[in-house]
Amino acid sequence: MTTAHVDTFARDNLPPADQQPEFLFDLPALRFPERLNCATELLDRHVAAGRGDRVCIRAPGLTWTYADLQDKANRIANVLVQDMGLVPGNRVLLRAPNNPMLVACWFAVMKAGGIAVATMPLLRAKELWAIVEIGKVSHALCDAHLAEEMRLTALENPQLRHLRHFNYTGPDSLEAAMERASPHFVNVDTASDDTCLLGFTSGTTGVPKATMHFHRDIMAICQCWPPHVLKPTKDDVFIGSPPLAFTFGLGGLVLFPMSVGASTVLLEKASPPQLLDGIKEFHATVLFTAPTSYRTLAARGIELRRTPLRKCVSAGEALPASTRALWKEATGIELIDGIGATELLHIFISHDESNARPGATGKPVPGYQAKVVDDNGHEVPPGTIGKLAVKGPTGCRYLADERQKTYVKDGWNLTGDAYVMDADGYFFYQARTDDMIISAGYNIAAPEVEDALMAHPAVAECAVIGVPDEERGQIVKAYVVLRPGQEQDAAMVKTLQDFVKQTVAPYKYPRAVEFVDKLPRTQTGKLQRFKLHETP
Ligand code: 3UK
Repeated sequence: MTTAHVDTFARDNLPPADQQPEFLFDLPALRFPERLNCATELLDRHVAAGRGDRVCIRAPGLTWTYADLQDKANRIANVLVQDMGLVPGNRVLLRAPNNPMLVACWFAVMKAGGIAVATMPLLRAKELWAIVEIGKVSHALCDAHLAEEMRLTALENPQLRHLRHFNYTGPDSLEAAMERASPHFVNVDTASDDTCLLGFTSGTTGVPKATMHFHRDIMAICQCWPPHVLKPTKDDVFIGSPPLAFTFGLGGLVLFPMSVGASTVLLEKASPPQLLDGIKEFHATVLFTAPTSYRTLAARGIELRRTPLRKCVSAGEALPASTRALWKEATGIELIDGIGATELLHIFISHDESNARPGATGKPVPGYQAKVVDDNGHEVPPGTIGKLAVKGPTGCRYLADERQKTYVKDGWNLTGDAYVMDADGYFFYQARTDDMIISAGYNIAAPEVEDALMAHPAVAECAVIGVPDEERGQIVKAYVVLRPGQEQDAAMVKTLQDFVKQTVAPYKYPRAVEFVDKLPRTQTGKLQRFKLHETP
């Protein structure tokens, strides 16, 4: 297909064809035209169809309709092209907490045929530098409240030439330039396979990798999981915690609501109490957050029952069966679990409320196929643990990275997760393949032991790893954060060990228990078990 990109960096750095996954477009909704710009589909289409007055984004003290968002995005697109010299294919770094201007900037980049590189607000100059370097980023739009690390990055990496700040009122602000710009913009006629997004992996270990996604990938994820699993309506009000730089957040809080003409609530800070306040204030109906957040929020079940909240989505980490039960009991709502990955853009195995099974992630989302394979890539029988392999309309394309060969084999995406499929075709998460503990010949999945421990009322959070042991090869070690007021003593260790032995096979109990004040987590909330291996 003829690219609209003048700057062909992305296309030049796609993985070679024989290293790419196989893409599936079997569903009729996935037969995309050659020319496709996702901003036209997700934003302009609503205005053109007379829905411009519907609310699109809400945030504390602010409401934007679809027409308002279009006006802002068009103006920013004009600023990018006319004032900042953007040509199609250039990479634009975006840096802000979840707020409306970040969304306007994201759509402006799509409209102008650029490539959005959204970054986590907490990143420091060193990490931003690496992103600018890997993505050869020339432009940046940054929230003024996060200017300092951006300034240091631009100073150290001169290829980042064009920088504007928003959410402040200075004469050189993005807003001032928007005032002068036209509210009309003709979207660049991008090819459906032009890259529009570089998603940097949150990765629990190692050097950052950029995953490349096309305009059609953005639309593909809107056609698969939402209509078949979430089933939102135009009257839903979405809310949640994941940053928009994390594709879980981008999909759940921007793309999916807009794909059905619904509205979204953006919170710059979304800890459990702030989420609760947001749900109450904005009458949110659909919630996206991580398992730990659901565990904490469950304590506020009585208040949540008085809100119109009706659908709750958990992803990013395994959802313990105990958390599903706790949430159901507290709120009456059955959680929707789903496994997604930056490489695949969004969720590919999931279930709706009526097909939820405790401990299971679900079945392949329509549009995707999944299987469990052995080390040679051969499918294993039901009930056997192996590696998860997936394919669908989206898949892994690392920008110029050797690790492409590890993630994609024979056209299948290997996510790095150990899974078991049962006879009914349900997929059960076991562990990251690196987090399988082998003790005295037994296979023990760290999350299973964590789940057992978490069911104890004294436990707030925990993490389980295998530590070297002369006799057994490895033993199970648990790092436990106790709830306030609980004693960190030998009696508690014994209590927890006995408790685990009663719920799972006794050989899985943690032979070592250490109490800690908090657990190491990534900015997307994922447990960093490898950091626990590093503690002496
Ligand atoms: C793990 C899960 C068990 C799993 C993501 C939804 O998490 C997302 O992307 P990342 O690239 O991480 C991918 C890895 O995270 N994981 C995610 N969800 C689950 N494990 N149950 C789950 N429900 O190890 C996977 O390989 O950060 C999630 C949507 C978009 C995303 N990018």
